[in-house]
Amino acid sequence: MGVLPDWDLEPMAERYTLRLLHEAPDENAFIAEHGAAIRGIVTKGEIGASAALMDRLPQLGIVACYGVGVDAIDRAYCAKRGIPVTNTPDVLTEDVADLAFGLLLAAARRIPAADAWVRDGSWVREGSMPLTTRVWGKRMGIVGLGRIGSAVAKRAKGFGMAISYSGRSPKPDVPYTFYPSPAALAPEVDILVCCAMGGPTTQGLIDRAAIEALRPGAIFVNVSRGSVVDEPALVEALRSRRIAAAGLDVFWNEPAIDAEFASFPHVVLAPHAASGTVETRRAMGALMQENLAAHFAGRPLPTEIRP
Ligand code: 8YV
Repeated sequence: MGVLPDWDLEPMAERYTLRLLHEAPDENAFIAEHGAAIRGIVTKGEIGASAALMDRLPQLGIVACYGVGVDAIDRAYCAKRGIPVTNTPDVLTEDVADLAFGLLLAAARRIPAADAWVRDGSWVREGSMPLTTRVWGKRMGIVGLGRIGSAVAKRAKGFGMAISYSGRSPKPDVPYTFYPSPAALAPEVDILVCCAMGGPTTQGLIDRAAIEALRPGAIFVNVSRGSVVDEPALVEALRSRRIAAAGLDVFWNEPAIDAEFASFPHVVLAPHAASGTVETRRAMGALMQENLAAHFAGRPLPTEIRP
């Protein structure tokens, strides 16, 4: 798949004149050629839109993000120029929460290793595989109890877990225990799941103190943004085996992630794919296109993010 699936690109190509920056060999030359005519940017969580780029697009009227996280878009710049930014909330929530649980189960129960144990004949040669770690009934801490964090909590209830969370402030009407920071939350849980939004306000929020406060044998899962975590501290905790397992969908340097992650048998990796089901990607594309259509028709935008 390119930057967007064909089921989005094809209808968009009928309505708009598309210029595909990610396919251009030279960004500078591309902007010099097309910049003056560009009226909208379609981007996604992992790519974004910088002030330097947008500064060269005098007619820019909208930035439509194919994804919920808009941390890679310079929203302060957009606000200054009055350019609306839209995203695709809600439609991906349940799939991202599913993958958080998938990664948790895969990492704790060593599902990839179990699969290999059967396929490579270890079962026949050596018998049972090494024992793994229970998930059911453990204490789960969620960093960021927004839409996705709440959907993770819903699943955790089904797994008989005691749930607590950290965030900017306690949420009203939430029965879970609140801690003011990941470092305060970490020592109280067996499983820490990062669901906080990315961006400057959460950069390094799960800091070295939080990673070091995790209990020996804890499990860490991240389905939000790599930037939220002190990644070298996480790698150290995994290297020393103080953390029993991790399930990671997001990293500092995507897609060329720290190679050490791939050397850890107790870590399950995914390529920033938590929203990656056909159903959700179709819904994300449809919502992104509705925002574009509304903008160009002068209608209110369905999911504009307020500056
Ligand atoms: C990506 C995401 O945008 O929604 C987000 O914030 O990170 C993802 O859904 C998705 O991979 C589309 O590229």
